[in-house]
Formats: sequence, structure tokens, C-alpha cells
Amino acid sequence: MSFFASVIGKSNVLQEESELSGLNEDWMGKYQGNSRLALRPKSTDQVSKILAYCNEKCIAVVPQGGNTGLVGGSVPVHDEVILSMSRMNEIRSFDPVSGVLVVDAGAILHNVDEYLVERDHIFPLDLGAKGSCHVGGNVATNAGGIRFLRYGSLHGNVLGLEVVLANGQVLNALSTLRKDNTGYDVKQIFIGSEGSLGVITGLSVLCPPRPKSVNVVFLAVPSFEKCQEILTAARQRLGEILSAYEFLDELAFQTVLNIHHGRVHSPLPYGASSPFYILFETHGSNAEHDKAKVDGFLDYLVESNLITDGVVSQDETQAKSLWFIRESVPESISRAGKVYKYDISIPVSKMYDIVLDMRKRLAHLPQTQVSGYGHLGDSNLHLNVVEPTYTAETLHLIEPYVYEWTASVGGSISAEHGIGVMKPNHLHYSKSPVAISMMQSIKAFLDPKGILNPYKVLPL
Ligand code: FAD
Ligand code: 2HG
Ligand code: ZN
Repeated sequence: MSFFASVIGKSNVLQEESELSGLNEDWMGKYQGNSRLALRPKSTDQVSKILAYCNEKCIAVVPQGGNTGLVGGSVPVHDEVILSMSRMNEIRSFDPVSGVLVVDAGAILHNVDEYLVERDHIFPLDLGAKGSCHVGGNVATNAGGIRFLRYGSLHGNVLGLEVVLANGQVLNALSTLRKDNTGYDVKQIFIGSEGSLGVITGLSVLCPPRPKSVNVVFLAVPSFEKCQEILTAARQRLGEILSAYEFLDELAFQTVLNIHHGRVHSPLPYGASSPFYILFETHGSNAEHDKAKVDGFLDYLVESNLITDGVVSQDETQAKSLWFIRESVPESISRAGKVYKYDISIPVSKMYDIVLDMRKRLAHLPQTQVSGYGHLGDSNLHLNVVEPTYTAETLHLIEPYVYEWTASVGGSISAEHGIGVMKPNHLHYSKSPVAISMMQSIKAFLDPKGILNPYKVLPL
């Protein structure tokens, strides 16, 4: 303990139960660790000293960002030391010409985005947990979020990383260049590595200009087939300005209204219930041009009988309130009970079939509720099963069925949340034996003593 205090100061060495309880438990209340020690470094040099010491003494470490992860990766399994990145939260530099931001890994996404908005730019990633998650946590999970459709993956937008390796060595790959083909791109291996290969301490990111014109549209859609037809039409007719295409089923929508009863109402003029809802958004540079496109597109949807109701945001407040309905689904469902979450990539045409299958499979358990929502524009379904408490019976009815089902249609068992402690034994449904063996070799090379985030990502 005295070593850690000498590096980061006594006040940043947390040992009290009251200080540790929130850090030991994940966002869903599903995974619970038993760490007796959390460390809060302020600099890369301090992270380096901590890891060099832990590596030498074989002390296991869990890197923790905003602790909003949904696969139990951010909390200890046993008594691993929690390395909280929350004090490493400075903006290092921003170049308004290139749009390149260099920032500490522990900065909160919302704060970083606010900084950028003041400079007429935005962060290329946005997600419902932005008020708590860290940009370093986003990179560590390769988070997807609500505008992946438009701004793409962090594998493309992250230009450089600073990473402390398990032995304390600092990898300075914090390039701000867009083009750099000098050999292997080593930073990529850390994007989505979920704290198992190194601790990300800094990142440089290519940030797009802030859109001058934003439209948010919320639609009631009578069938999932029509949700797909609207997506195809949106790609063709809105083209370059389409920035998000999200869907919710009736249960997800009603859960938000019920949990926020009296405070959140249906935004739709007729307000009748509908099996599906679509939220789409445009980001553009010319409000008149965008409005003409959106209006023309909506006329087409009405004429083609693809929608039964709809609303277009008239100002920023209304746009935010429409987004609130979509973004608060995870929190609302969590307040309705204990949630089994599946985050799968499947071809759009089959995306809702698993929700219907799961409902049938669990039909004899009336206390369970199955909903589907997510990033339809990216073929990414969030399948949520909620029940009053977690039970082994329900779990065994869902798993491995959901993974087998996903593999059978050529999908991925994790589109964006990662593997964490939840899925290492199911990794084989989405990765070949050769790929898993390569991952194990990379892990053994970078972290030979296995101190970084043990029991996570890879099967034992
Ligand atoms: P944590 O939860 O603290 O950690 C996640 C993993 O990253 C852990 O394995 C941890 O060890 C590792 N890690 C964290 N920081 C570092 C670091 N600096 N260096 C190395 N490893 C590190 N995810 C999406 O992809 N898309 C969404 O749309 C989305 N929406 C969400 C909405 C809600 C309401 C919630 C609660 C979660 C959502 N998530 C989403 C999941 C989660 O927010 C993301 O995975 C996020 O990127 C995690 O960031 P974090 O800082 O909270 O990381
Ligand atoms: C979202 O898109 C998140 O809202 C969370 O990825 C999904 O809670 C979930 O299942
Ligand atoms: Zn998501």
C-alpha cells in the first residue's frame, strides 16, 4: 500500500468499503467483484509505475473507465486491483484545421463532446451512456453507438493511442496523422481489447465538423418488413445526410413511457400504439436543402403506406426529447427488473426473428418480457430479456440458444458491447479456432503473467 501511496498520494488509494462498493459492481447490478483496493492515477507515468510494480508482484489489475460496460468487463471477478482512470481527464490538444483531438483516456465522453461543440466539431461517437463513459473506455470496447452508420468505427477514427503495457512500458503510438503505412498498425490491437492487453492512457481522434443542420424524425411503422423498406429508401433518398437509423419495438417504447410515467409521453400526433418505431436523423450543412430532402422523403413514406404516424423535430429541445425515448431504453428496462442483454449483429432481414423466437421459447415464464431495439441501420439488434430476479432456469433457456441461433445465420455474438466476463466461453460461435489461438498468442506476448483483466475476453 505504501508503494501505491508514494506514487499517487494516499488520498487516491481507496480501501474503504464505502469507496469501493460502486467500483466493484457493474452498471446492471449483474456482476459483483470483491476488490479491496482501487487506485486513481493522474498521469501516464503513474500508470506505468503501478503496472510495473503489479507485474513484478503478479498482482491482477482491472482497468476501469466509467463502469458503464454491459458485459462485466470493468469490474473484478475476485479481488483484482481496480485501476480507475477517472482522474486522467484532461484535453491535451485540438487542431481546428485537421479536426484532430488528443485527450486523456479518462475524460468523460459528454465533456469531450461539449468541448468540441464549442469549437464547431463533434466527437465521432455518441451513445446513451455519454454522461458517464470515458473516451478511453469507448476505445477499449470499440463502442459503436448511435451514429456509427454515418461516422464509422473507432478503428477508423482513432488515429493514435498511448498505452501502458502490462510490464509498465509506455507504447507511444499517439500519431495525429491520417495516413501512415509504416508497417503493422499496432494501435489497432488495443481498440476493442477490453483492458486485457494494456491500459489506454491517451488517444488522438479525428473529429468531424459539427453539423449545421440536424433533423430528428420519429415514426410509427406497422411491420418490421416496412422498417427495412424505409431503411433502403432512406439510404437512397437521404443519401449522405442520413446520420442515424434506430428502431424500438412496442415493448421497449412502452417501457420508457411506463417508467417515466407522466414525464415522457408519446411524441406521435395520433399517439396510437404501433408494433415498431423508427428514429432517424440527418446531419447536414444546409438546412433548406436538408428540409427539402426530409419532407420529400416523408411524403414518399406516407404515399407508400410505410408509416402510420410520424413527427419531425421543430427545434433542438424537441430533437433531444425524441432522442431521449430511444436512448433511455436501456435504463428504463433495467428499472423494470433484472436484464439479460444480448448485442448481436445479424442480417437485417432476420434481425427481429430472434425476438419472436425468444418470446415463444419463454412463453411459459410469464414473468419474463422480451424486447428488441437497436441500431437497425448497422444490422445490430439489442435483445433484452427482463425478469424480476436472475434465475438459472431462464438463463439456460436463453444461452447457448441465442448464440447458436446467431451463428446459424452468420451473425456475431457481440456487435458492440464486447466479450467481457460474460462471453469468453462463447467466443467460438463468432471466431474460428485459428483466430482464437492468435488472440491467445497476442495476449501471452503482451501480458505473459496474465495480470491485465483476468477471466475476460478469452476462454481459459
Ligand atoms: P468501462 O465500463 O469502465 O470498461 C469497459 C471495458 O473497457 C472493461 O473491460 C475495462 O477493463 C476496459 N477499459 C476501460 N477503460 C480502459 C482504459 N483506459 N484502458 C484499457 N481498458 C479500459 N456501447 C456501445 O457500443 N454502443 C452503445 O450505443 C452503448 N450504449 C449504452 C447505453 C447505456 C445506457 C449503457 C449503460 C451502456 C451503453 N454501452 C454502449 C456500453 C458502454 O457504455 C460502452 O461499452 C462504453 O464504451 C464503456 O465505456 P466505460 O468508460 O464505461 O468503460
Ligand atoms: C444501446 O444502443 C446500447 O442503447 C445498450 O448499446 C443496449 O442495453 C442494451 O442492451
Ligand atoms: Zn447499442
